[in-house]
Amino acid sequence: MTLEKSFQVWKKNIAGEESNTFTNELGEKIVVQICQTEEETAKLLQTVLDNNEAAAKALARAAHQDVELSVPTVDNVILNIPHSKIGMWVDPIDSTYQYIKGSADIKACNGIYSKGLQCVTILIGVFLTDTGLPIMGVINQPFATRDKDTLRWKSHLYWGLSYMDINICSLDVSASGGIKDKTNCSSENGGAAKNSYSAVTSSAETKDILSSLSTVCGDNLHFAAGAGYKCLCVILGLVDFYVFSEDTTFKWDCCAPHAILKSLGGGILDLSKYMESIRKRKIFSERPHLVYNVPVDGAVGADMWANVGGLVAYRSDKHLEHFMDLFFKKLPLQSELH
Ligand code: 2IP
Ligand code: CA
Ligand code: CA
Repeated sequence: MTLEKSFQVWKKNIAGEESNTFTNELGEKIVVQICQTEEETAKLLQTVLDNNEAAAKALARAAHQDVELSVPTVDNVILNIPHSKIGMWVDPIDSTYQYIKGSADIKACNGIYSKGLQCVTILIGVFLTDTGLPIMGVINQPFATRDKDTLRWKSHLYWGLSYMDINICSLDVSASGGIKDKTNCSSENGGAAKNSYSAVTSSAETKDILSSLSTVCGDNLHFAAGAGYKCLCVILGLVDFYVFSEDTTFKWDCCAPHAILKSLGGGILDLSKYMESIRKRKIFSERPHLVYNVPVDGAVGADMWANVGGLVAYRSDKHLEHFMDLFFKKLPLQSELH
């Protein structure tokens, strides 16, 4: 809603996961929106917040806040894209389950949180409506670090822009392709074939895929909640890949991280199309990147925007093919297929 207010021209091209229509106990429909004044917004919010005046006022204050939009690296970049060619996918909260549980005491393993508030992200992705490719992404991790003394959380914000020959992002990338420590992670991205690969996946991943991933990655296979957070682990170089074969991630989960990964030289591909190409020994003229402008044929509701066939997110183009070949070969049943 705040986005719609700031970018009026894009209004009809902004879509996302959550709905702003609520039904109260009396069966009345309430459409939550940003009103003309902070007071009006607070009053409206109070009706869907069990009359909690303090919470409604705090939320309205945040929604009406004037946000400083200046980012020096981006301020000098001029993009000439007609507004009608721009679409936006928003997930106001990803890893909802972790947000509701609110665990603050989970310990990270190799910098990766398997669950907890750190897995919550806010995802805003911009794509071109004609090609469907992502061009801009912002990820906010509201509960990134916690001050030991005050117990207050600090957020981390990541962004990336990838359009034509412009590729810039908020991460400090060293000449070798590794990310310099802005985020406390190390990464090594040198040669074409590495001795070992690391990956993150969902605990909902299927047995066969898990079996192959653990053969290829060994102890470097990690599990983490949140599609956005898993992508962030790839962006930060905490793992090389995020592999997921199920249809339960959506356009609003991937558009923002995809743009950031593209700006780093990586991307998010359609896993089933990639596997098909390996199976048929077909060489792609272009990698099968996820696109954000085409609904799934015959699907209704949220399923229209599912990433059917799964995904593989990567940060380094160099290692992708070698890793995917290994992953394919180690899949159970592959020997029977040939
Ligand atoms: C969910 C959330 C889940 C994820 C699922 C997403 O979005 O990111 O954590 O499952 O794919 O659709 P998993 O954690 O198993 O990867 P939301 O929290 O917005 O519903
Ligand atoms: Ca989501
Ligand atoms: Ca969500």
